[in-house]
Amino acid sequence: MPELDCVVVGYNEGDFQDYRLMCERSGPTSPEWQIYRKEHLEIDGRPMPWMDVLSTLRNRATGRSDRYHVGEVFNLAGLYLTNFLRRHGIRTDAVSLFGAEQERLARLLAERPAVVAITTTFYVNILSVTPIVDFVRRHSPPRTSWWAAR
Ligand code: B12
Repeated sequence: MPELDCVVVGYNEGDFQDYRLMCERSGPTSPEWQIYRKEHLEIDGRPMPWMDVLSTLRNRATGRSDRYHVGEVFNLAGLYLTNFLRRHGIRTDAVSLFGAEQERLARLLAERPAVVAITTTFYVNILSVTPIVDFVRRHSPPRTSWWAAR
């Protein structure tokens, strides 16, 4: 019998440079480019996401090397769904930030959960989802179901 019924996977920030390339290739009139334009700033000619801009400029002023990251707040859909499922007696655990928690996710998948739920609330393209799906498939026994939903 599996030790865990469900694993909820939160956010995957993906690789910003891959995202930038995809948007640039889509062309200046594409929705991808329009969204990308509002999601970054250039510092010293280098395009970067907002949180990296904040870290870079603040570190410049303080001389420190702090890094602000969205992962400091646990993925809220992961928290909400895990809490909901546990209250209904379903043994559930959550991974908040895919990139930083792959070892833990592999350990949870080794407990043979019947379902893996992948949250997609934040994504505007497929780039961040496919690595999660590939990882889950690689580390899961064949009978695991996985669901991705907003
Ligand atoms: C809070 C928030 C943030 C916080 C996130 C803090 C954190 N670490 O979790 C901050 C400010 C950091 C943030 C950043 C970003 N955000 Co934001 N954010 C939101 C906001 C306001 C609420 C999302 C939330 O957590 N809701 C609470 C949880 C409990 O609800 P939920 O995620 O919807 O999940 C529920 C359901 O969708 C469902 N569900 C979710 N997943 C699954 C999976 C399965 C299998 C099932 C069955 C159900 C299910 O069940 C959950 C419980 O009801 C939304 C706008 C909105 N009002 O929805 C934008 C929003 C999600 N963000 C958005 C974007 C684009 C981003 C960024 C990518 C922006 C950027 N370019 O950097 C980043 C991503 C970074 C990140 N993920 O942390 C967009 C997404 C656009 C889209 N998908 O079309 C939204 C919709 C805002 C918008 N209108 O543009 N964000």
